[in-house]
Amino acid sequence: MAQYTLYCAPNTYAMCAHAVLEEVGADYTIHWVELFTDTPDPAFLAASPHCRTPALLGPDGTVFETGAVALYIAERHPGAGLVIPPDAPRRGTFLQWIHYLASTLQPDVIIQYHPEFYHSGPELQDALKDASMQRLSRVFATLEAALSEGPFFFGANPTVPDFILGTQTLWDVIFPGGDISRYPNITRHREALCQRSSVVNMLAQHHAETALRSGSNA
Ligand SMILES: N[C@@H](CCC(=O)N[C@@H](CS)C(=O)NCC(=O)O)C(=O)O
Repeated sequence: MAQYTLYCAPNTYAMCAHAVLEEVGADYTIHWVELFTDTPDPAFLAASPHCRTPALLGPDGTVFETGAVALYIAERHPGAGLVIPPDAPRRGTFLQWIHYLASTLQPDVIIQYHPEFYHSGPELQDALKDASMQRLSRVFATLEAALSEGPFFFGANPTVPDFILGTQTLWDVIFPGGDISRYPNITRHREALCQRSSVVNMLAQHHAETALRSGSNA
């Protein structure tokens, strides 16, 4: 049995944990699941109380939430260099970006995809998305400034928050006008992350699973 099982749906937040597993060279298996179903996979439900991906089954039990899963894996594989250690001067900034991406960026990203979680009427949903996009534009301005030296948060090598950000910026619809190019540093960040073999391998698996689900071989 592999050391880790990642409960995963294609092209979701699970891409972050999946890329981190690849990056650290972990022994893992992917357990593909269905979302938004009345009959969730029991093992997935046991690992993720809201049936959201990602969730991880590791040697110590289960972990859910993107940031927690990514940090947990990264800390168990320190040789991969994805963690700013507790005694390092930049530790506070490292924790800051992990939590900012989870609690400031993510809620507005989810509204762009699922305004129906919050309002049933199409007009209110559109208004909510517009207001949320205003908030996103301020978040992206903050991230653009944070990545000014780049390409990653802490220079030439990626750490955990880079995977949390870079697997969300794959979704063009989260940017004002659907256009990431308004943000050159975020664009450079996405390009740098997508050149890593970990992300290439992860994306290939997600594309294959998407094709399988749509009945295509493309
Ligand atoms: N805060 C959670 C959010 C995860 C999340 O919302 N994942 C989506 C896929 S991108 C999901 O599983 N949605 C199913 C649902 O909301 O029922 C995390 O970062 O892990």
